[in-house]
Amino acid sequence: MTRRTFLGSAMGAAASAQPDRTRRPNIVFVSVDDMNDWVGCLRGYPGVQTPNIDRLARRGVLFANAHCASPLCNPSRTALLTGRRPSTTGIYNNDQFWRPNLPGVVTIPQYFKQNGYTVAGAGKVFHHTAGCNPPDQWDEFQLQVFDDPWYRRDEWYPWNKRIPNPLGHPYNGLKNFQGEFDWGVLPKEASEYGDQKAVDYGQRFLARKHEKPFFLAVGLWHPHIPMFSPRQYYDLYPESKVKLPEIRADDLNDIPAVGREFAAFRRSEHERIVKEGKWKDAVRSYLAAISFADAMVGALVRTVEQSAYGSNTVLVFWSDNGWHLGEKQHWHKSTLWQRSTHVPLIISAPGMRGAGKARNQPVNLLDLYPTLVELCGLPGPKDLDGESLAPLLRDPAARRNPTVSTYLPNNHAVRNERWRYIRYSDGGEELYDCVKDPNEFTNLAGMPEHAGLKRDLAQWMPKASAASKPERDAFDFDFATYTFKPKRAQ
Ligand SMILES: [Ca+2]
Repeated sequence: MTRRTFLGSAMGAAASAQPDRTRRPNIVFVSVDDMNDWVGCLRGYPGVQTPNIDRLARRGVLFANAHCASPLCNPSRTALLTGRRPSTTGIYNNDQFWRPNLPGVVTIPQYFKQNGYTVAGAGKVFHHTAGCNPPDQWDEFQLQVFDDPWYRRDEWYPWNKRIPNPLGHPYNGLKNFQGEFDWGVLPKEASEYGDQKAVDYGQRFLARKHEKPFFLAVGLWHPHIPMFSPRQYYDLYPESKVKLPEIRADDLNDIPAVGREFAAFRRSEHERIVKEGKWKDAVRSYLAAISFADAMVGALVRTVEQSAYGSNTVLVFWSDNGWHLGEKQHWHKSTLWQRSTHVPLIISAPGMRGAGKARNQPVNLLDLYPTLVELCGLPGPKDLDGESLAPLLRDPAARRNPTVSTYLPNNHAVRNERWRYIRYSDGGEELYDCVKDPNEFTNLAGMPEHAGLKRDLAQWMPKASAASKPERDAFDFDFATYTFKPKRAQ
């Protein structure tokens, strides 16, 4: 097996004469949460301002047809970080701990740690509730700092000091509303926001001298709800210019029962926004939160470039899932449509060819684990579900198979370069021509001429789905010792 890294291969024999350790690239792994394709370089919303992400896309490779393994935080992040799809692990929702359910699974940070890397992180990398981010994953880690400590349940965020809500709740003025579906400009400086503290950590880490190669993960919360951002990001989007997403009143009529059920999840929030005249305000807040995230991504990228590690660092930028803003009468994610599964994904690696040229082949966040292993020249774990993106980084025309997103057991969406085929657990189907019908208004699954196409796409769906693993209430979890004891069956 070759021990040369992707960088080593690209640079040729002179570089390969150096000892392995000095050639292994560092990784800076930057994530955002619930950022859909409303990013300049993905053209999801004309007028969105994401100059830093767009610049990274020009410097690196934008995967313009990238999808999450699952359209929800915990299953998406667990799949990405373990390299295994939900139908393999049985981790399908936000109420499952991966650790006690997947003994022996080696995650990306663990794998790099085992292979001579310093692994460090800050913010939301694994899912953010207690029990999802075991400290043994990291050499050092700075926990998530919330902008809304007044909402956070103590048992889920024991490191977080709850304070009385100083602003009134909800801050956005929705009537009689409780929960995290909130937005606005907090009375504090940009530097005081929680995500900025994660970026600060990353910048301090990059200013230090590191003897070993490193894997640094900085996980931003924005644009996830509550969408709180500094005033200057709201000022980018005057409310009179904010456009609502394109919708059709009859859009749900041709969707089968399970799809309608997914769309109906937290429907009351959509209804309330519409009824109280807050739709534009909420869309504007999402745009502001995207631009705030973009500024923080830019600050971190510039620090990498100006650091001692700039020429030997792989930069990866990703979002865990997309986000609806009223399309199909839905807010949030947790659906198998383009709004929920399509995510920004950019890789900038030293020595790669074809930088600045977007790839339109279907790819998945699951593909990151084998990609990073290959780019760093590490011996690859053999039992990962994803496929390395390194061939696509080398060759913009490389062929790719269709890719799959899964939500809860036995519900899958397959994407190729043109089509999305969804099949739900009860056999209900949807088929969209994503080129002619990017909003996925017209379900073509019932048309006889598409039977062969559906058969071809269906073959990429997992043949079996693992049963859903026990949820958090099946364990006594102790945060101090980070141990999980299965509760006895009653
Ligand atoms: Ca998310």
